[in-house]
Order: sequence, then C-alpha cells, then structure tokens
Amino acid sequence: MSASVREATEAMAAMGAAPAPVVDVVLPTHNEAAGLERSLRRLHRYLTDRFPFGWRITIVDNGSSDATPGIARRLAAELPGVEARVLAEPGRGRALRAAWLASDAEIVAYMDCDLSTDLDGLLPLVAPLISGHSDVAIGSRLAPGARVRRGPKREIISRCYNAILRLALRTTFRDAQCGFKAVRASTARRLLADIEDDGWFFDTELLVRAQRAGLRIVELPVDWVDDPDSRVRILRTAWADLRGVGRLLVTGRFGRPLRFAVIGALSTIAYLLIYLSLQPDLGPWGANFVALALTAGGNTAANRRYTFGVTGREGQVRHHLQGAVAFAAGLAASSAGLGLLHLVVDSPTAVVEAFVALGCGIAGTVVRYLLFRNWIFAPHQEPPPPVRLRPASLPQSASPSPALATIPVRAAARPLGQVRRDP
Ligand SMILES: Nc1nc2c(ncn2[C@@H]2O[C@H](COP(=O)(O)OP(=O)(O)O)[C@@H](O)[C@H]2O)c(=O)[nH]1
Ligand SMILES: [Mg+2]
Repeated sequence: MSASVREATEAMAAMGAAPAPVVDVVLPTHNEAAGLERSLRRLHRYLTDRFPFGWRITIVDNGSSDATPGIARRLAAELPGVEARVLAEPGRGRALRAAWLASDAEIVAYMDCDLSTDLDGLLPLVAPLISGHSDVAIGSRLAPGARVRRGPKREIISRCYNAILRLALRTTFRDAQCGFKAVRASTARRLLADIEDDGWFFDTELLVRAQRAGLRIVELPVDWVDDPDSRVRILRTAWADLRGVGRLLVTGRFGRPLRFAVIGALSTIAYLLIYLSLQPDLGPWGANFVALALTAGGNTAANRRYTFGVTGREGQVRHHLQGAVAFAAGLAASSAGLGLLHLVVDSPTAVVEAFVALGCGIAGTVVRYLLFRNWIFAPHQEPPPPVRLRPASLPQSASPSPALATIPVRAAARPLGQVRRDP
C-alpha cells in the first residue's frame, strides 16, 4: 500500500469513516421477501470469509409490494458492510443506475438476488477489472466452459435473443442477460450518461455502448442453476428488448443510411399514391411533377429532421432548395442509365430494362444520399472532437486482508477506444 493511501486510510479510520470498498456488490430486488435474507446471508458469509478485497453489499429495492424493503433495511442495520436503498420508481436498470452512481467503490457489480450464479465466479469476475486488464466483466452462460442448468424454454429464448443481437448490432459478447456483471466505476459513470433504458434492456444497452466505445469486455463462463421463480414477463420483456435493439440499431454505425432508406421507401409509396390520384385529372406529366415536388419536399424535411438530426428554421430554405437539386440529380442519374440502354440496345427485353432501371434507381439514391451527407447537411457531418473513455486512476483501496494489501488496484494501462458518436 502506498504511503499516501495508507495515511488517507488511517486518517479516515481515525475519523471513524469507513474506507471506500474496492467492490460494491449490488443486489437488485423486487418482491424478493421470500429469498432475500437467505441469499444475503450467504453472500455476506462468502465475502467475509473468502473475498480478499474491500467490499460492500448494496441492496436496491424498487417497486416491491411485499416486505422486501423492510427486510433489506433490517439486514443493513444488522450486518456490517450492508446498505439498503429503496427507490420509488420501478425498473431494474433504474435500480442499478442509482446504486452504481452513488457508489464510492472502484468496481461496481451486481448479481441476481436468487444467486443463480455460483459465488466462486465473483473473484474471477472482478479480477480483470481490479488489475486494469478490462473495463467490463460479465458472467456468461453461453461461453465455452459454462455449466448451466435451466429449462429448454429459457435456453432457447436466451440463445435466440443473443443471436439477434449478434446479427442486428454485431455484438461480440455471447450472453447479454446473465445477472452477474461488474464494471469499473469510472467507466460505468461515463456509460450511464448515455444509457436510456431503465428496465431489463439496461444490461444489453450497457454492453453495446461499451463495445461501441472500444472498451474491453471480458466474459467469464459461469456455473448457473436457474431459479424458476422469475419476475420476467416474457412477452412484454421480449417486445421491450426488440424495441431497444431497434433504437440502438438506428443510432449505430449504419443508423443514418438505414433511416435514409426507410424515409426513401415511405416517400416512394407517397409518390405512387399522389401520382395515381392526380393522374386522371392532370395527366402523366402534371401528376408526376406535383407528386415529385411534394415527395421531394417531404423527403428533404424528414431526412433533415431524422437522418441528419437538424432542427429549427436556420438553413431551412437553403436545405429545401438544395434538396430539390439533389432530387433532380438523383433522378438524372437514374434516368441516364435507361437512356443509355436504349441508345446502345435497340429493343431491350423487359427483364434487362427492369434490371437496368433497378440499378439506376439505386445509383440515383446513392447520389442523393451523398449529396445530402456531403453537401446539404455537411456542417453537421463534421466529426466531433474525440471523447476518450479513460478510466480514472484507481487508487489502492483498503483491503480487509493484510496479506493482500500489496495487490495493486490500478487503472487500465492500455489506451481505450474513442466513444463513437452517432454518425
Ligand atoms: N431493483 C429491482 N430489481 C429487480 C426488478 N425486477 C427484477 N429485479 C431483480 O432482478 C433479479 C433478476 O430477476 P429474476 O426474476 O430472477 O430474473 P430471471 O432470473 O431472469 O428470471 C432479481 O434479483 C430481481 O429481484 C426491479 O424492477 N427492480
Ligand atoms: Mg432469477
């Protein structure tokens, strides 16, 4: 232990203040009156007897309608190193956020109150964070070496969900939902600033944002015995999870082209409807002109707002004029190919014509997208100054075990990735 940390620890001890723990283990609870006391005493015994670093257990209850809050407070009053927090608003993510933000520990962790994960996994979970090797550590029931006892329904749902995450969000971790995770507190604070979900999707959002920020996520295969007593309402949670995936998808790397494509598809449908309704009165040229003018305007407005995130009146007229130019350029690019085809081939078959039209349509759309991105909304495209996620230096904390007082708790040595802002 360095001299300054020892002095600080001694000074705090002299003032009667407990030194900050190395690891804060949060137990989120919701209607856990039946099992909380047994789980907490088991965890407390394990930490007291076998855990070599300074620790605290924080019970965070919210939304319970049973006796959980009272039990939590009683246990906190009785057992050293246990605290209880009771929040008014529900949501597991909200509970974790509150406990992690309020914690003065170097590492914040959580585990499900049913202790489905074998506690021998706790030390290997936090060790890579304490040593500075990694930023986030998660238990995994899907990593090689995990030993899992759970029913086929839960197994299938879990595997399907994680496959969706891999396909849609290109995640590299295997198990987003295991209730056994730890994060360096400084990293957690920075990630929490961007996390929107306060419910079950919180875990996934935390991991996706950590991955996008280039942080190192280490996965620990766990021993897991499923507790069939669950607060998860499967259909409601699955729907919320899918909405969360959609939200992260549109704010991710491919979010901007995706939003552009969706707006493009909608404005094409609008064009067809307007054209078909006006054609009998205005004829093909008139109907085409009006339909194009209206949808081009709508398309520019929607892309301005949703694809490029520009709001307010500033530059609105210029954006629409330039949007019309981009529309014309896209149209010209797509028509040019068809014109060229008829110049080169006397009477092309309908299939060839359709393929060329499709290719030209795609080319025209790409031209329009590039004009939007690099010309019309270019000022908003400038890359923001890089924000570095650099974990705060972790001072050595007081350890209950003198034998382990020499193990340094240190910051990650390697440079961390930059936060990638939404493109
Ligand atoms: N604080 C808090 N904890 C919750 C909430 N919902 C669930 N939990 C806790 O989250 C953990 C996992 O819940 P559980 O029902 O076992 O989920 P399962 O193992 O996926 O079926 C348990 O400790 C629950 O008490 C909530 O709204 N607030
Ligand atoms: Mg459970």
